[in-house]
Amino acid sequence: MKLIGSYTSPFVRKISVILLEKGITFEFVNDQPYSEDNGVAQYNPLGKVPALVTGEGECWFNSPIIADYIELLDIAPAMLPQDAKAALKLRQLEALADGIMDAALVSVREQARPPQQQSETELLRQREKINRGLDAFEVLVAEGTLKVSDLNLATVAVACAIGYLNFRRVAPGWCVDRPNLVALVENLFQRESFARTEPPKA
Ligand SMILES: N[C@@H](CCC(=O)N[C@@H](CS)C(=O)NCC(=O)O)C(=O)O
Repeated sequence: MKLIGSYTSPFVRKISVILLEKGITFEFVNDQPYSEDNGVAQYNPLGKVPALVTGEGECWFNSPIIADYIELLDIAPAMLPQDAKAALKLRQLEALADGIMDAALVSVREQARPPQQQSETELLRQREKINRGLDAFEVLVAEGTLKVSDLNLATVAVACAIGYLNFRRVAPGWCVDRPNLVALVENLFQRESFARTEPPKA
């Protein structure tokens, strides 16, 4: 199995963590989707990472689809519950965490533009998405819908989103007033799968 991705992408990290947790052997193909001569489009017409190529030569892209494919292999630990509705609820939380990643990515791209071309309004809009998303997760952990010890698609995704916020210094004060979310991600960051997929220091 080949995972096409970059070491800094939170979406790629989500898939790497899942593969590592399940003990699935894979080759990491490092390709930078934002560099001019990248080859990502041969795996995903949208030119986005991650993409996963199976031993049979099937190609999967978009991280929620890849995560679904990996669950079909039925290798423990399961990242989703058996019950279809409960699984759908967790996948919605994965979508929420992915939305935080999207908003962080837009913020980073916006801040990379020349200062006079940056839009404060756009940055604020994205920051609000991030804050509302994080607030929702804080409540989910506080009320026990997600437990600090949970290892599932939603908790892996939110930890990858927060890992990216930390790495890019987007919303640096995110942990203030979100003690439950801090406990959840600190617990996950101690796992070998997260230690091995930490984004490179700049
Ligand atoms: N919804 C996609 C998002 C993937 C994504 O945005 N990846 C970024 C890297 S973090 C990318 O490849 N961007 C390249 C581009 O937008 O051209 C997923 O979950 O896989």
